[in-house]
Amino acid sequence: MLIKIHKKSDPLSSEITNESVYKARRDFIRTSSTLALGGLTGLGALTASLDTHAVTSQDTHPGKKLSNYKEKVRTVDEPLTPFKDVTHYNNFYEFSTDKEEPAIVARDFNPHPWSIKVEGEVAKPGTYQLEDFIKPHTLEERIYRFRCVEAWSMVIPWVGIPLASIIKRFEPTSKAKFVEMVTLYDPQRMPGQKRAVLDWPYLEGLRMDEAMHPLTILAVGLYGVELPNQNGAPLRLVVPWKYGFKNIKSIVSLRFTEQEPINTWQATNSREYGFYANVNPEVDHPRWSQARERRIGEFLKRKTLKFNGYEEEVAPLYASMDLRKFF
Ligand SMILES: Nc1nc2c(c(=O)[nH]1)N[C@H]1C(S)=C(S)[C@@H](COP(=O)(O)O)O[C@H]1N2
Ligand SMILES: [Mo]
Repeated sequence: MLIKIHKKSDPLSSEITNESVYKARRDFIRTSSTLALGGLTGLGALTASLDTHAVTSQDTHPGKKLSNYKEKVRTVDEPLTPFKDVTHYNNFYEFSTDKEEPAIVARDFNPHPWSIKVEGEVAKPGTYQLEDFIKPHTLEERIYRFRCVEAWSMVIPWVGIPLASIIKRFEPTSKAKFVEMVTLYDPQRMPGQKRAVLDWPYLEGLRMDEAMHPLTILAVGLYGVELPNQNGAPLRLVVPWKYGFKNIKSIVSLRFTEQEPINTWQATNSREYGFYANVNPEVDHPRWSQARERRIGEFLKRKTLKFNGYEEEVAPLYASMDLRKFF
């Protein structure tokens, strides 16, 4: 399978444009604030709305800067979705079913200390502190398209670790056919869990070959900082060819199983959501079309890409399956 590696010395055309447009805007703001000297009352707001790529956002805990990660191990030739949108348009029902509220409700959630349980069909089960879980690995930046089943999408620069290299450490047995992941259950800290909107705790799973695929990562950050709480701090799954709901947040356990797990959305409504959830423009959701999507920040809808644009790399995983049946 082919992983396209872009070197740092080899920036993408879209990024060059972004960078120069961004700089031009900064210069414009600097010039106009020098000239206007308080004459423009709305300047603060203007600066905030143009300054979307800066991570120094004042209205969210801008997590600690991550260092020593390999940049752009994997990327796409499309502009990044601004940090502000990535962190203020969320689905995280443990905090709120609203898109803007997770950033506010999760503000004081403290994801440290954090431990992760590894159990089931593995030679080396155990409970690990987050730091020990991560320590043996090198962090990598992966810029991926992200496509929610609700038909909106983003481009997000994650920082994480290939799930395959984590899994290998625990030595799954020959009976391990799937890996199941679970989100923290703590209604005091995750107030959305006080309401029965979903069957808590949130659970997701992957077939072993999907989990071991080189595109699959566990993310610990985005835009070069630790994951904001609303994006699934301190550890969340990213599987870029699947619908967003597979990308489970705030993970506390990995369980290796022989049986296919029943993921939360499938348990909630098996007529509308399945286990595989591969992005597919040809299979509509029973209540809406999946043929097009709204890229956050864009006006016109764009075509949905099969496997979210990762067909070349992941289609072989499903060669023997009827993709209309296994949604
Ligand atoms: N634990 C948990 N994980 C979750 C969700 C959730 O509500 N709870 N929402 C899912 C859905 S539907 C989407 S689209 C993505 C959203 O991730 P983002 O807010 O970081 O963009 O997280 C997924 N992971
Ligand atoms: Mo979603």
